[in-house]
Amino acid sequence: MAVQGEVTGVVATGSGRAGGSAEPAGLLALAVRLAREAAGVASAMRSAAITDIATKTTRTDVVTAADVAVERYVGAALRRLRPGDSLLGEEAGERAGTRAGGAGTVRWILDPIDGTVNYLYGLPQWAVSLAVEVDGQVVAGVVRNGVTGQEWTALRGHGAYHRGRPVRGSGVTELGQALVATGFGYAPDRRAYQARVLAGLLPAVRDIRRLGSAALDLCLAAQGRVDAYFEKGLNLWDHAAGALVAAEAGLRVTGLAGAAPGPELVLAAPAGIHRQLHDLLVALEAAGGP
Ligand code: LIP
Repeated sequence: MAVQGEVTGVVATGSGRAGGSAEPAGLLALAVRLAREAAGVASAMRSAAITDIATKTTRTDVVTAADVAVERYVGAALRRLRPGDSLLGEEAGERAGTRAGGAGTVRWILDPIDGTVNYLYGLPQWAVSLAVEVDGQVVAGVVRNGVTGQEWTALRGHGAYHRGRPVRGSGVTELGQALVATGFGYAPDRRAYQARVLAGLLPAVRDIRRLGSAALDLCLAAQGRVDAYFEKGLNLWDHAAGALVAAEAGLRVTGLAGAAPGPELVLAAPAGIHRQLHDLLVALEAAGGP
Protein backbone atom coordinates (compact mmCIF):
# COMPACT_ATOMS: atom_id res chain seq x y z
CA MET A 1 0.00 0.00 0.00
CA ALA A 2 1.54 3.29 -1.08
CA VAL A 3 0.72 6.25 1.13
CA GLN A 4 0.99 9.83 -0.09
CA GLY A 5 3.44 11.08 2.48
CA GLU A 6 1.54 14.12 3.65
CA VAL A 7 4.76 15.65 4.83
CA THR A 8 6.83 15.80 1.71
CA GLY A 9 4.76 14.37 -1.08
CA VAL A 10 7.01 11.38 -0.73
CA VAL A 11 5.28 8.20 -1.77
CA ALA A 12 6.15 5.84 1.01
CA THR A 13 5.24 2.21 1.36
CA GLY A 14 2.94 2.01 4.31
CA SER A 15 2.65 -1.72 4.11
CA GLY A 16 4.09 -2.17 7.53
CA ARG A 17 6.39 -4.60 5.78
CA ALA A 18 9.01 -2.04 6.64
CA GLY A 19 10.09 -4.84 8.90
CA GLY A 20 13.33 -3.60 10.42
CA SER A 21 13.76 -0.70 7.98
CA ALA A 22 14.58 2.62 9.66
CA GLU A 23 13.67 4.61 6.55
CA PRO A 24 11.84 7.71 7.93
CA ALA A 25 9.20 8.14 5.21
CA GLY A 26 8.14 4.52 5.59
CA LEU A 27 8.06 4.91 9.37
CA LEU A 28 5.89 8.03 9.00
CA ALA A 29 3.48 6.23 6.72
CA LEU A 30 3.04 3.50 9.33
CA ALA A 31 2.74 6.07 12.13
CA VAL A 32 -0.05 7.84 10.23
CA ARG A 33 -1.86 4.58 9.62
CA LEU A 34 -1.61 3.55 13.29
CA ALA A 35 -2.64 7.00 14.57
CA ARG A 36 -5.75 6.94 12.38
CA GLU A 37 -6.71 3.48 13.55
CA ALA A 38 -5.97 4.36 17.18
CA ALA A 39 -8.07 7.52 17.01
CA GLY A 40 -10.90 5.38 15.68
CA VAL A 41 -10.62 3.05 18.66
CA ALA A 42 -10.71 5.97 21.09
CA SER A 43 -13.62 7.65 19.32
CA ALA A 44 -15.66 4.46 19.26
CA MET A 45 -15.08 3.94 22.96
CA ARG A 46 -16.01 7.56 23.68
CA SER A 47 -19.26 7.09 21.79
CA ALA A 48 -20.07 4.00 23.79
CA ALA A 49 -19.22 5.09 27.32
CA ILE A 50 -16.31 6.26 29.37
CA THR A 51 -15.35 3.35 31.60
CA ASP A 52 -12.75 2.35 34.12
CA ILE A 53 -11.73 5.84 35.12
CA ALA A 54 -8.70 5.64 37.32
CA THR A 55 -6.28 8.30 38.56
CA LYS A 56 -2.49 8.50 38.55
CA THR A 57 -0.44 11.29 40.14
CA THR A 58 -3.42 13.12 41.65
CA ARG A 59 -7.20 12.70 41.81
CA THR A 60 -7.51 14.88 38.69
CA ASP A 61 -4.83 13.07 36.64
CA VAL A 62 -7.17 10.58 35.02
CA VAL A 63 -6.70 7.53 32.82
CA THR A 64 -9.60 5.77 31.14
CA ALA A 65 -10.07 2.35 29.61
CA ALA A 66 -9.64 4.03 26.23
CA ASP A 67 -6.15 5.31 27.05
CA VAL A 68 -5.13 1.76 27.93
CA ALA A 69 -6.97 0.19 24.98
CA VAL A 70 -5.38 2.56 22.45
CA GLU A 71 -1.89 1.91 23.78
CA ARG A 72 -2.51 -1.85 23.69
CA TYR A 73 -3.80 -1.55 20.12
CA VAL A 74 -0.71 0.29 18.90
CA GLY A 75 1.61 -1.98 20.89
CA ALA A 76 0.05 -5.12 19.39
CA ALA A 77 0.29 -3.69 15.87
CA LEU A 78 3.96 -2.84 16.32
CA ARG A 79 4.75 -6.24 17.78
CA ARG A 80 3.16 -7.75 14.65
CA LEU A 81 4.58 -5.37 12.06
CA ARG A 82 7.87 -4.28 13.59
CA PRO A 83 8.86 -6.68 16.38
CA GLY A 84 12.40 -5.34 16.54
CA ASP A 85 11.28 -1.86 17.60
CA SER A 86 10.72 -0.62 21.14
CA LEU A 87 7.76 1.41 22.36
CA LEU A 88 7.52 4.09 25.04
CA GLY A 89 3.89 4.68 25.96
CA GLU A 90 2.27 6.89 28.60
CA GLU A 91 0.33 4.08 30.23
CA ALA A 92 2.63 1.03 30.05
CA GLY A 93 6.01 2.76 29.92
CA GLU A 94 8.97 1.34 28.01
CA ARG A 95 8.61 -1.96 26.13
CA ALA A 96 11.76 -3.34 24.49
CA GLY A 97 11.73 -4.76 20.97
CA THR A 98 13.51 -7.91 19.89
CA ARG A 99 16.33 -5.96 18.22
CA ALA A 100 19.40 -5.76 20.42
CA GLY A 101 20.42 -2.17 19.57
CA GLY A 102 22.92 -1.09 16.94
CA ALA A 103 22.56 1.47 14.14
CA GLY A 104 19.02 1.93 12.94
CA THR A 105 17.41 1.26 16.30
CA VAL A 106 13.78 2.41 16.21
CA ARG A 107 11.67 3.52 19.19
CA TRP A 108 8.03 4.58 18.96
CA ILE A 109 6.80 7.23 21.43
CA LEU A 110 3.05 7.23 22.05
CA ASP A 111 0.58 9.33 23.96
CA PRO A 112 -2.55 7.30 23.33
CA ILE A 113 -4.90 10.13 24.28
CA ASP A 114 -3.24 13.48 24.86
CA GLY A 115 -5.82 15.72 26.47
CA THR A 116 -7.40 12.97 28.54
CA VAL A 117 -9.43 15.39 30.65
CA ASN A 118 -10.90 16.86 27.45
CA TYR A 119 -11.67 13.32 26.30
CA LEU A 120 -13.36 12.63 29.64
CA TYR A 121 -15.52 15.75 29.36
CA GLY A 122 -16.29 15.31 25.67
CA LEU A 123 -14.39 18.43 24.61
CA PRO A 124 -13.08 18.23 21.01
CA GLN A 125 -9.42 18.80 21.91
CA TRP A 126 -7.67 15.46 22.37
CA ALA A 127 -5.22 13.67 20.12
CA VAL A 128 -3.30 10.52 19.41
CA SER A 129 0.36 11.54 19.35
CA LEU A 130 2.88 9.13 17.81
CA ALA A 131 6.55 9.91 17.18
CA VAL A 132 9.30 7.68 15.81
CA GLU A 133 12.91 7.87 16.96
CA VAL A 134 15.82 6.39 15.00
CA ASP A 135 19.03 6.03 17.00
CA GLY A 136 17.65 8.41 19.63
CA GLN A 137 16.52 11.21 17.30
CA VAL A 138 12.86 11.84 16.49
CA VAL A 139 12.63 11.66 12.69
CA ALA A 140 8.88 11.48 12.12
CA GLY A 141 5.70 12.32 13.97
CA VAL A 142 1.94 12.49 13.62
CA VAL A 143 -0.65 14.18 15.81
CA ARG A 144 -4.31 13.42 15.07
CA ASN A 145 -7.26 15.17 16.69
CA GLY A 146 -9.60 12.30 17.46
CA VAL A 147 -12.74 14.41 17.11
CA THR A 148 -12.10 16.74 14.18
CA GLY A 149 -9.84 14.43 12.20
CA GLN A 150 -7.26 17.20 11.88
CA GLU A 151 -3.87 15.64 11.34
CA TRP A 152 -0.40 17.12 11.47
CA THR A 153 2.66 15.28 10.26
CA ALA A 154 6.35 16.01 10.13
CA LEU A 155 9.42 14.33 8.71
CA ARG A 156 12.75 15.71 9.95
CA GLY A 157 14.23 18.01 7.33
CA HIS A 158 11.15 17.80 5.12
CA GLY A 159 8.70 20.22 6.69
CA ALA A 160 5.43 19.96 8.56
CA TYR A 161 2.02 19.44 7.05
CA HIS A 162 -1.62 19.77 8.05
CA ARG A 163 -4.11 17.89 5.90
CA GLY A 164 -1.44 17.61 3.23
CA ARG A 165 -0.61 21.32 3.10
CA PRO A 166 2.67 22.75 4.40
CA VAL A 167 2.42 24.79 7.59
CA ARG A 168 4.58 27.62 8.93
CA GLY A 169 4.46 29.30 12.31
CA SER A 170 3.49 32.86 13.12
CA GLY A 171 5.39 35.89 11.87
CA VAL A 172 4.72 37.88 15.05
CA THR A 173 7.65 40.02 16.20
CA GLU A 174 6.21 41.77 19.26
CA LEU A 175 5.57 39.79 22.44
CA GLY A 176 2.72 42.12 23.40
CA GLN A 177 0.90 40.98 20.25
CA ALA A 178 1.44 37.27 20.90
CA LEU A 179 -1.29 34.74 21.71
CA VAL A 180 0.48 32.20 23.90
CA ALA A 181 -0.77 28.69 24.69
CA THR A 182 0.23 26.97 27.89
CA GLY A 183 -0.85 24.28 30.34
CA PHE A 184 -0.64 23.35 33.97
CA GLY A 185 0.32 20.33 36.01
CA TYR A 186 -2.03 18.31 38.16
CA ALA A 187 -0.38 18.83 41.56
CA PRO A 188 -1.77 21.76 43.58
CA ASP A 189 1.65 23.06 44.63
CA ARG A 190 2.87 23.12 41.02
CA ARG A 191 -0.37 24.80 39.90
CA ALA A 192 0.07 27.52 42.51
CA TYR A 193 3.61 28.16 41.26
CA GLN A 194 2.46 28.17 37.63
CA ALA A 195 -0.27 30.64 38.49
CA ARG A 196 2.37 33.05 39.78
CA VAL A 197 4.34 32.66 36.56
CA LEU A 198 1.16 33.29 34.60
CA ALA A 199 0.48 36.47 36.57
CA GLY A 200 3.82 37.80 35.37
CA LEU A 201 3.21 36.72 31.78
CA LEU A 202 -0.34 37.97 31.23
CA PRO A 203 0.42 41.73 31.14
CA ALA A 204 3.22 41.13 28.62
CA VAL A 205 1.31 39.21 25.93
CA ARG A 206 -1.89 39.60 23.90
CA ASP A 207 -3.51 36.72 25.79
CA ILE A 208 -3.09 33.10 26.73
CA ARG A 209 -4.98 29.97 25.74
CA ARG A 210 -5.18 26.82 27.82
CA LEU A 211 -6.58 24.18 25.46
CA GLY A 212 -5.59 21.04 27.38
CA SER A 213 -3.41 19.04 24.97
CA ALA A 214 0.30 19.73 24.59
CA ALA A 215 0.48 17.84 21.31
CA LEU A 216 -2.31 19.91 19.78
CA ASP A 217 -0.94 23.14 21.29
CA LEU A 218 2.38 22.50 19.54
CA CYS A 219 0.61 21.79 16.24
CA LEU A 220 -1.53 24.91 16.53
CA ALA A 221 1.64 26.92 17.14
CA ALA A 222 3.16 25.26 14.05
CA GLN A 223 0.20 26.56 12.07
CA GLY A 224 0.14 30.04 13.61
CA ARG A 225 -3.24 29.44 15.24
CA VAL A 226 -1.46 30.49 18.41
CA ASP A 227 1.82 32.38 18.23
CA ALA A 228 3.76 30.35 20.78
CA TYR A 229 3.46 27.64 23.42
CA PHE A 230 5.27 26.79 26.62
CA GLU A 231 4.69 24.36 29.46
CA LYS A 232 6.53 22.90 32.41
CA GLY A 233 6.19 19.28 33.45
CA LEU A 234 5.57 17.52 30.14
CA ASN A 235 6.54 13.95 29.52
CA LEU A 236 8.31 12.93 26.30
CA TRP A 237 5.16 11.33 24.92
CA ASP A 238 3.26 14.64 25.32
CA HIS A 239 5.60 16.58 23.06
CA ALA A 240 7.79 14.25 20.94
CA ALA A 241 5.61 14.38 17.82
CA GLY A 242 4.22 17.90 18.24
CA ALA A 243 7.67 19.36 18.86
CA LEU A 244 8.91 17.96 15.52
CA VAL A 245 5.85 19.43 13.78
CA ALA A 246 6.58 22.82 15.38
CA ALA A 247 10.30 22.69 14.54
CA GLU A 248 9.65 21.65 10.95
CA ALA A 249 7.18 24.54 10.70
CA GLY A 250 10.07 26.89 11.51
CA LEU A 251 9.54 27.47 15.24
CA ARG A 252 12.41 27.33 17.71
CA VAL A 253 11.71 24.52 20.17
CA THR A 254 13.89 24.79 23.26
CA GLY A 255 14.06 24.68 27.00
CA LEU A 256 15.32 27.66 28.98
CA ALA A 257 18.92 28.89 29.37
CA GLY A 258 20.38 26.50 26.86
CA ALA A 259 18.48 23.43 28.07
CA ALA A 260 16.86 21.04 25.66
CA PRO A 261 13.06 20.91 25.68
CA GLY A 262 11.98 18.51 28.41
CA PRO A 263 10.21 18.14 31.74
CA GLU A 264 11.68 21.38 33.08
CA LEU A 265 10.12 23.33 30.22
CA VAL A 266 9.14 23.12 26.58
CA LEU A 267 9.05 26.42 24.67
CA ALA A 268 7.99 26.61 21.02
CA ALA A 269 8.06 30.09 19.47
CA PRO A 270 8.87 31.74 16.15
CA ALA A 271 12.20 33.52 15.80
CA GLY A 272 10.43 36.90 15.98
CA ILE A 273 9.52 36.49 19.66
CA HIS A 274 11.47 33.48 20.93
CA ARG A 275 14.13 35.57 22.66
CA GLN A 276 11.57 37.95 24.19
CA LEU A 277 9.39 35.13 25.53
CA HIS A 278 12.38 33.05 26.59
CA ASP A 279 13.90 35.89 28.61
CA LEU A 280 10.59 36.68 30.28
CA LEU A 281 10.12 33.03 31.25
CA VAL A 282 13.67 32.98 32.65
CA ALA A 283 12.94 36.12 34.66
CA LEU A 284 9.72 34.52 35.95
CA GLU A 285 11.63 31.30 36.77
CA ALA A 286 9.05 29.37 34.77
CA ALA A 287 11.20 26.23 34.75
CA GLY A 288 11.49 26.30 38.51
CA GLY A 289 9.18 25.46 41.32
CA PRO A 290 7.70 22.11 42.39
C1 LIP B 1 -1.88 16.67 29.21
C2 LIP B 1 -1.01 17.62 28.43
C3 LIP B 1 -1.37 19.06 28.73
C4 LIP B 1 -1.17 19.33 30.19
C5 LIP B 1 -2.07 18.42 30.98
C6 LIP B 1 -1.79 16.94 30.68
P1 LIP B 1 -2.46 14.08 29.17
O1 LIP B 1 -1.48 15.36 28.92
O2 LIP B 1 -1.19 17.37 27.07
O3 LIP B 1 -0.60 19.96 27.99
O4 LIP B 1 -1.41 20.68 30.48
O5 LIP B 1 -1.88 18.68 32.35
O6 LIP B 1 -0.50 16.63 31.12
O7 LIP B 1 -2.34 13.80 30.66
O8 LIP B 1 -3.83 14.46 28.79
O9 LIP B 1 -1.88 12.99 28.32
